[in-house]
Amino acid sequence: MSLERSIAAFARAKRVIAGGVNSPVRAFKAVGLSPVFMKSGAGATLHDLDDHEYIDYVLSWGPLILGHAHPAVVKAIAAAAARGTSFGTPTEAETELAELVVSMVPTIERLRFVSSGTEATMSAIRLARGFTRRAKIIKFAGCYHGHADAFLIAAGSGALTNGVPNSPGVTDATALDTIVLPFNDAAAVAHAFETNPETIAAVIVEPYPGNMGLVLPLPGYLQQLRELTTKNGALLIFDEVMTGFRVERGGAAEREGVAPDLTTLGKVIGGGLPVGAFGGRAAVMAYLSPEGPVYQAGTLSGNPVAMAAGIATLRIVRDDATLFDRLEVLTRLLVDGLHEVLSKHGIAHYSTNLGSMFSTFFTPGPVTDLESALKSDTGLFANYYGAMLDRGIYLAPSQFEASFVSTAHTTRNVEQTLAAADAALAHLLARAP
Ligand code: KE4
Repeated sequence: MSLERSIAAFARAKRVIAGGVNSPVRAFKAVGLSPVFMKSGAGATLHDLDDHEYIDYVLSWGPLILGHAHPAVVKAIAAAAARGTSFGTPTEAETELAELVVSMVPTIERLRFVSSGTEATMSAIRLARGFTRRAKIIKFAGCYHGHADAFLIAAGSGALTNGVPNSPGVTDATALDTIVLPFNDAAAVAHAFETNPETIAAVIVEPYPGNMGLVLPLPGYLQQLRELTTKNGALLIFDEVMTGFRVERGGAAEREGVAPDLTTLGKVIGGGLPVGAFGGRAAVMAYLSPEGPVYQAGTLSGNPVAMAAGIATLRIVRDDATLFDRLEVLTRLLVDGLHEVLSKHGIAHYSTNLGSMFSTFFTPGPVTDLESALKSDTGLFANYYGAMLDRGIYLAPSQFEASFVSTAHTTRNVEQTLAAADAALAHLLARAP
């Protein structure tokens, strides 16, 4: 498959953009290919510069639960832009999107909009430290919460993909305040609280981690985190940047029946435009400037054009009564089909799926944390990735990322994907020595 225009575009980009990309995972390093440059998207499909068409299971890393260029979202963006792109004043659009979020996520009584998931998690940590007057945080190996210093201590997303679990530039002093524990090990959390009495401000967790591939919590694990944080006077922060409005209207908190003190959001909430948010108990959010002493700010926070995209998206998510059931059924059809194809070809694998998120680990599994995820055959994944790309299937270019289904995907798309996987694996095995 010729990718010459993407290859030329990458060479041009590298002359003016660091690494030729504005986010490392897009560079395709983990799959050993030159990155594909896209020029348009519609529904479940993407078109690249060389006019190849793909069924897209990345969906901009999660935001596009309605697929690309949804008419209601495009119309809302155009109308908002025509009224002016930014005012730097309060607008009713911010209140409207906030009211939508609060109506769907009961644990969020007040929130603050920002422009990325990283801003949301960075701000939530600062708020938790200010509210509790404690310095330390607990995060989990393989969970990724964006690129703020406090989190790049054993990040799971880009950093793990690039094989650099610790990022230069993060100071030793910063690292001292972040405790990194294995996911799915409640005893380790209890021990951390015992050995760091009254110094841990918060536990931040992806309730369904998507940044080591999709890894599911063991039964009761999230409830144990809730009990341990309450018992030890620490806040529980659910980082639902990826899972918010994707696994359920009320996110993982609704599915699990666990009430975090703070929740961070991103991706779907902006409908493809830059929006993040953090929110939770009113008493905690009251500590945020200008009402309280914890400072946080942003020039384009609550941008009216981005708010319009979020409002259009969340209105559909709120009002489509069967949306989440349809997504879960279609995702299960795809995952079960992939399991059959991989088994037919004798490929050891471990599949996970929840809501419209899924992953295929090239290891027998089970995959319950970063250590078990790292046992995956990343070389086989890279070969599978390239063979699927050649057959018009666009997956996340890393074994350690989750993939997504949108309301624009169809059973026909699933059939095409399964046929492509069958052909891709047959091709790989025919080449195998
Ligand atoms: P952003 O700053 O990239 O908007 O959000 C950071 C973030 C926070 N929390 C979770 C659970 C996340 O998944 C993310 C970002 N996810 C990655 C994909 N795994 C974004 C893709 C990228 O880095 O380019």
